[in-house]
Amino acid sequence: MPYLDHEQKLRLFEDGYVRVPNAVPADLVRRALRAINHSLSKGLDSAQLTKLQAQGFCSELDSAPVILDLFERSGAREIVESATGPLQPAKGALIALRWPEPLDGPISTRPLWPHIDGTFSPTNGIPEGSPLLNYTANIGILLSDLPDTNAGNFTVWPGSHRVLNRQFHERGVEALLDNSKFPSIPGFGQPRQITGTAGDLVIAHYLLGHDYAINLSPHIRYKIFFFTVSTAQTDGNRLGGVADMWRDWAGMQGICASQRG
Ligand SMILES: O=C(O)CCC(=O)C(=O)O
Ligand SMILES: [Fe+2]
Repeated sequence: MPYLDHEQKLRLFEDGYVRVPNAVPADLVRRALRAINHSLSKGLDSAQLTKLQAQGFCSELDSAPVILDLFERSGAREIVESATGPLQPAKGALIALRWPEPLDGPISTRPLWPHIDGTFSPTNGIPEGSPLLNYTANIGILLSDLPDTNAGNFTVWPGSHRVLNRQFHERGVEALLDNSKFPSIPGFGQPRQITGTAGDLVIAHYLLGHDYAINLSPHIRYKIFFFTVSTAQTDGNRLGGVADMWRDWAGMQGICASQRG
């Protein structure tokens, strides 16, 4: 299944994301997990935990071949490019681990709250006042099985990409830089926690509101994110990919035309 079929592209257009089961071969998943778990064996700096949660763990691996191969040498790039058209080489990845909550004692009260990437938060390393650092497609590769919800799942607000595109036209880029009102925007909808198995690929539009769920499971959730950029995007034209949200998705043009009637 090297390419997205019509039905999958329709899902991506409507919901803002699509899950492609079993896209990445098990041997690549196992190599990446081994490297990550070995890295973890060296210990974590507890003073850095908040930052690591936001900016990724095992930073010495995030542009190593064992991680980049998950996108570049797995078939994932070809699947994604069937929707986006040519993408720039992946520069690095976010190694996103979501840890189980304590068995006894207080668990996280952090609410599920949608955001888009490339906008300021106190912990993600993007400075306040930064312009929108938009990209084309958010690509998630799951390295561990995730049969249940509330297990650190990637969580999306289906259809919110269209709501945020409208907000951009009505209120400008400011509406995207501040996520505090996202859930109260009419039509934003309800969150959906994505379950799946190791090797699954999730392709999400940049404008799709997302978060991660609490982890009440016994397992660490292992997921790798690639923030991919179309070769059509330049520093000078990047906001055009938000205004015309499928501009940089060459493989979606047929779907866009048929949906616009
Ligand atoms: O870990 C996840 O599932 C989502 C992480 C995320 O959205 C982010 O780091 O920006
Ligand atoms: Fe994010």
